[in-house]
Amino acid sequence: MKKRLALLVLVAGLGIGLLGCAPWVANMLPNATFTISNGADKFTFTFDGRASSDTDGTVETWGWDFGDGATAYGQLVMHIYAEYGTYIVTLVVTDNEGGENSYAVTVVIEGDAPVALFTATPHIVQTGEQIVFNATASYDPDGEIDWAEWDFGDGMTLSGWWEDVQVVGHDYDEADDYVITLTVEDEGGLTDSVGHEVHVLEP
Ligand SMILES: [Ca+2]
Ligand SMILES: [Ca+2]
Repeated sequence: MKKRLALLVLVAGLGIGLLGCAPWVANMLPNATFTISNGADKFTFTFDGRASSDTDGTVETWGWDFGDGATAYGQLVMHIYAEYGTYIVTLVVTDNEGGENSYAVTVVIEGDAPVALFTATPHIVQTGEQIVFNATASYDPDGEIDWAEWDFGDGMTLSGWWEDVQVVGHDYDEADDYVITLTVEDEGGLTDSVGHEVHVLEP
């Protein structure tokens, strides 16, 4: 009688043990991925996370972090950035078992560089004679120039706020050919340079 009870307990124990660990299979985490397309302008993007998948189930949620403080939910989302910059866009997907995975891509929105232009009048002079350099034709296609530097090619430079250095004068002590370089910079720090040669002769 005692033996039979012991056997019964043993069988019951085995059964519970098998039930406890038998048919459980680990959830495979989903795979997060997305594509990016540019919209109407350089600040507008569409993010498509529909290619995200789950090998043993289904993707249930798509959560987006656009890297500029904004977030959204959905397979296919649109976002408009307010300013130029570098943004890390992260998609977090969850599957039907609550498994989670993420994917991130860096989006860079760069402005247009300004365009440096100037004239040198006259461009053939004698030593000591002033040349007027006029850069008022320079422009920035998507903003404003705010800084400029002149390199007169004789070791002298002049830089300052755009409104102060658009038109400058310079003369040369020694006869030679000089290359004058103008560099302009916009508010975003983008620059452009252009050079012109002048000829300085002995009097
Ligand atoms: Ca899964
Ligand atoms: Ca610009």
